[in-house]
Amino acid sequence: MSYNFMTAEEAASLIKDGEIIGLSGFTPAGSPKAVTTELARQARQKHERGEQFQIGVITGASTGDSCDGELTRAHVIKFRAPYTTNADFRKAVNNGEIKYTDIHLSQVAQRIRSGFLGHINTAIIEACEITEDGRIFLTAGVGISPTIARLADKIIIELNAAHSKTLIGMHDLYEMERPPFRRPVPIVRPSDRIGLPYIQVDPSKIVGVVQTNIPDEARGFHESDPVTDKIGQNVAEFLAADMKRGIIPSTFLPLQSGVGNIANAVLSALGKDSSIPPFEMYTEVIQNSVIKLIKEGRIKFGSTCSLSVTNDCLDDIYENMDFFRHKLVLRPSEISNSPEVIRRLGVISMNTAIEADIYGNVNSTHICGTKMMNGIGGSGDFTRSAYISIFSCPSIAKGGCISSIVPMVSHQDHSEHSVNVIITEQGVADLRGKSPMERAKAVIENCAHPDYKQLLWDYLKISTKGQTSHSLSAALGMHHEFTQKGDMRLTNWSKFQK
Ligand code: 0RQ
Repeated sequence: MSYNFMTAEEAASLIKDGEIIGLSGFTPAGSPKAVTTELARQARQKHERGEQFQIGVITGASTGDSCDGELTRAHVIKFRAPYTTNADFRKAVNNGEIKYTDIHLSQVAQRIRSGFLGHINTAIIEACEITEDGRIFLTAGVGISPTIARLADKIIIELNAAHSKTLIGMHDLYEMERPPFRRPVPIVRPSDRIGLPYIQVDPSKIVGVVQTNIPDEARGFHESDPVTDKIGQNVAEFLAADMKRGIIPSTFLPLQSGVGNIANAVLSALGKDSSIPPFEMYTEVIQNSVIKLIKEGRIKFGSTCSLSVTNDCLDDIYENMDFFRHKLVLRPSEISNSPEVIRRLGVISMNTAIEADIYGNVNSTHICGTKMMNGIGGSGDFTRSAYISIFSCPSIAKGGCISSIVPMVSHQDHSEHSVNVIITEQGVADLRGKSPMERAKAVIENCAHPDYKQLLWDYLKISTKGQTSHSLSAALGMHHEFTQKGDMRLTNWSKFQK
């Protein structure tokens, strides 16, 4: 069949008020860009005419500004799930303008299949190639594409020439069955392939194809600094020591690494540590540091949901595809983040915390308990099922006015039962096998910033003794003090004891 090639304007006009749209891509690689920008423009016009126009948006993870940013600023989004990094979206969510559901990324496709999130009317999918018989070849991120392509009533393709067709063959697309009697996901090595390199759809569902040439909207990175370098070094030394002790086999175990500057610094440090052998990644995002380490032979293979790299790095991959083809695989988020596979492979998870408490509970998503940052992403998928789960963060934020180590987290995403190790630039708290009081001592002694150590020791002194000692009136006292005076160091525990 021959497709209906159309402009982004024509394609956007096919989306009606009240629809739920599903988007391809992941952080923000492979997300649609042209139709969403146009949709925002048309929505503004409709709003100016007094017409109602709002939609639900479901994605794999964060998208670029041409999607989350444009749609937010045009007030088009009624609800959205899951993870996003867009500052305007964050503001709208925290102002109560958008209903945001934060979901473990491995669960998004399953929740769509189960009908928890409503029916997907339109899937907008970025592709590097499509065939007449309905094969869609994706670009640099997969996310939930196989599921939304199958379940949506109609599909709009953004055929983006900015992505190289050499990507064809790099994807391994496999969709899970609905329970009961779902078969095991047959991955026993990060490099195993279990599915197809394309999505097969009924071509009559593809209502429009929009040809584009728009690069991915990847975020850049800050240069590493002494704090992120020290965190990276601490993680590398911890893992090398665990290998020496025989806890990690001498062949090493596959690693997962989160997003952001700290994740980049941790991987660079692991790459430099000659006591750690070349290793594999079973992860959801691959950032620039991984590509560099693949080139240097330090990383043997990377299984991921997206190539969340800067555009020059992506071009480098496309230009050297003969080298990278057998070193990378791109999977849907329910497979890249599958707890079943993560547990089987013995993945070591390494994610960044906003704050951790002295007992090992971790907050990945909320500032001072109320304001959403980005979302849980895949950190829960990996942490809960990891062989060793590590959280790292700088010991202080905002010039020292905030301690990342607190008596009680102001919002909890990962519990003490799942978190094995906390690492800051100050040191390492190995929480494995420790009681809550032993954990508190390790976290305060090894991870807290010197400006906050005494304050945290004093908190324990005023706490009611128990398996987990706390003062219920003072547990969030440091956060309270920050919201009142702008500096956690000004906390005075006696105030909370009255
Ligand atoms: O603020 O932007 O104003 O400078 O938070 O912090 O230190 O730059 O760290 O970029 O790595 O992000 C947890 C948000 C860390 C991220 C989080 C402020 C700090 C700064 C950013 P500024 P950094 P990063 C796989 C895994 C959840 C999802 C996840 C994240 C800003 O890693 O979204 O792990 N994780 N996914 O100043 C107030 C504190 C703070 C604080 C930091 N305690 N209080 N502000 N900040 N600590 C990937 C996917 O799932 C797709």
